[in-house]
Amino acid sequence: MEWRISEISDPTTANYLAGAPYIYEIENSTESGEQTTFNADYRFPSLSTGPGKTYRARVRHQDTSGRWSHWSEPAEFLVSAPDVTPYVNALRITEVNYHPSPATAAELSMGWSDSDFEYIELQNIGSVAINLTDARFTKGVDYDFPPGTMIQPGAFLLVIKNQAAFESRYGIGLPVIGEWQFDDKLSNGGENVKLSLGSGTAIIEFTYDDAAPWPTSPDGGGSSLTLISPDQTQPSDHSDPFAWAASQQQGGTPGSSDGLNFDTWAQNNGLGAGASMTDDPDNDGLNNLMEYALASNPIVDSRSDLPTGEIRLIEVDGNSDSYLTISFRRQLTANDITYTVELSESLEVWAPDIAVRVSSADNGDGTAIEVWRAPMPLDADSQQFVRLKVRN
Ligand SMILES: [Ca+2]
Ligand SMILES: [Ca+2]
Ligand SMILES: [Ca+2]
Ligand SMILES: [Ca+2]
Repeated sequence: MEWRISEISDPTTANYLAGAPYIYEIENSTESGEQTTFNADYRFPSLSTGPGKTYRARVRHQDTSGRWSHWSEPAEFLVSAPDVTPYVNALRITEVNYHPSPATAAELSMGWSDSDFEYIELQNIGSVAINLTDARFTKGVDYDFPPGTMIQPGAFLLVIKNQAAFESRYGIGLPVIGEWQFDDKLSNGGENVKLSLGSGTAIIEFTYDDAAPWPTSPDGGGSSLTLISPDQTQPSDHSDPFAWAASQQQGGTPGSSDGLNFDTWAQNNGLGAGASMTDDPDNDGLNNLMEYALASNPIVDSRSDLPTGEIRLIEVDGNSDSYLTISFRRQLTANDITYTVELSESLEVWAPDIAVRVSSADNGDGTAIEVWRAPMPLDADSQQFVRLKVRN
């Protein structure tokens, strides 16, 4: 047997644009080729159809003497958009190495330049495996995942520019799934990156940049652009420059997390294994969780590192006004805590979702100084309070 699918378009089909040329079934068919077993569940590649378009599918059969039947009567249908929800919920682009550090003399002698070391890292932050058969990168770089590609919960996958170059820098054994289209590269000045399902329905789409407020050291400075705390991100966060940081590791962390957790931090900062988040061994009023969140020293008095409340003149939409602000040092790569800036006029009711981030200045050591403001300017008749809440 053999299957065939073809797009058709004329004034009777949905979404026909007046004046557009008709598309005839015979002009643009995708055929299955001869199926030597009876295959009633033949699956066309997802790229053979696109949402909003009308198709006709037909089948024909061959008898034992090799004679083909006519094509069957068509089954005609309009293709709807695929349900991307499971993909959108589970997948994050967790790292983009768009401008790797310069090739060394040895690397140059292999014919490689910095762009040969580019990669994109994808993580499944969901709780079930995701099948990437119909997923593809369609902007930034072009890449189709091999049929049957699965990404397990918590796992990473890498799509890279040049396997030989990549392995010479990062070693073998990393979860590389393949190289993108040969002559593609990620722009050093920022560009649109899109992970699609089927023929272009977006799973993730964002435009990174090499200029502030985006972290700038990934622009050839040796680090990569790394999504902060992927488990706590929303898909739309990919477009938010403050959701990204420069990687802590030189060259990035292809295939693994760049994140820090409380236990690792505690052991690296003199607290030892099993430290409690609620203890305050240096009696500075900051418990260990808050010391971790503020990247302060848990065994030395840190009162000079406390968040600072201040009234600042800030320009918003062209108007300079006085705003209540809070600034604090943030542990950028902590992936087990959340920060919330809350505002109140009464000290009784606190609003968690109205503060506006003014700036985030990357210190280059895994921390950044963030400044947040109240949504409205100060007004002489009211009082405002601001606080930082950290949750594990
Ligand atoms: Ca590049
Ligand atoms: Ca990584
Ligand atoms: Ca303390
Ligand atoms: Ca301290």
